[in-house]
Amino acid sequence: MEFKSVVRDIKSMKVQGAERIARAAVESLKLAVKESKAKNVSGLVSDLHHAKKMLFLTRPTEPCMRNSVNYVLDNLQTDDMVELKKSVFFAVGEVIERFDKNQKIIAQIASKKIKNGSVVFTHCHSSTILEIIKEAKKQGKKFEVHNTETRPRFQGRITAKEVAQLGIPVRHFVDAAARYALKSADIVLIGADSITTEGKVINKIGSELFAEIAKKFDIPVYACTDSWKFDPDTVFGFEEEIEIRREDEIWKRAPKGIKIDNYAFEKVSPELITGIISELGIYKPYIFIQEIKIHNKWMFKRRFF
Ligand code: RUB
Repeated sequence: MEFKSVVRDIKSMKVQGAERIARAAVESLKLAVKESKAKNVSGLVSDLHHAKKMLFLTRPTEPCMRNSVNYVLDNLQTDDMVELKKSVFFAVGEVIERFDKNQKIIAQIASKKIKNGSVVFTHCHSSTILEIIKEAKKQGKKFEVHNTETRPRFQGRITAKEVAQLGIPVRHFVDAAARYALKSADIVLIGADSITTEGKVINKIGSELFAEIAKKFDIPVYACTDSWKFDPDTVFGFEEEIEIRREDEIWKRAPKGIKIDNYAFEKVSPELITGIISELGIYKPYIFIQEIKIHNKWMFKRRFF
């Protein structure tokens, strides 16, 4: 595998989901080290920063990738080439280990919210939600999953397939049928791509619409996520950028004169979120932000490419 094919796979969504993207991005830094022709420390550091730039341009609404790559590049030992290379490999290992550990912690906490006989509603495809579902099944609970197909890229099919493979009953709905899917649901579990300093959770387009319906039916909505989805740039007054994808993902060869808006994500207002479940525990969005400031201090640096 080459560094540039990882970049291509993230951009084309062969690799999707915030955490998988972050994992692939940090792992690709090892490829960037191996492929670098730099003869000295400053050359290799500059190649790594170029790699970072290429990764960051793939999917704008992915702070988890940015935080993970920044973590690796913040921990470089720049004394000599051997130490520098070792430090990249070591920090990448730390990030992956952290993700593995935190997904288990989140699954332990969130699975408690799934009861025997529960109907769980979810949207899109989140590796975190799948871990929670797996954990609830492991605990011997019997429950059903309702999920939406997630146009235009149909990541909901990935979720439906993975849930069915676990032997858990799953009912699959078109996005516009979410009201039916939610009416009989007991809990909404969604992932997160980003969390802003105002406590807004950014997740796949449709998420806020479904959270509004859930509120109407009095169904709790939990966003389940690693705390590294927090976007520190929003602290510095920068609006989180919402990724807008190609028009032809929605309608190939659409007739002339039609402008297609293909927003990939939307912001879910903190008032619609019952709690954010992360490795730090379950918190209301505003309190979660306070916890982030305590636990992830290193993130709070204004960075430029
Ligand atoms: C995926 C998506 C997922 C989050 C969380 O969007 O919205 O809910 O990324 O996933 P896309 P995870 O398919 O456009 O990448 O829990 O795996 O980080």
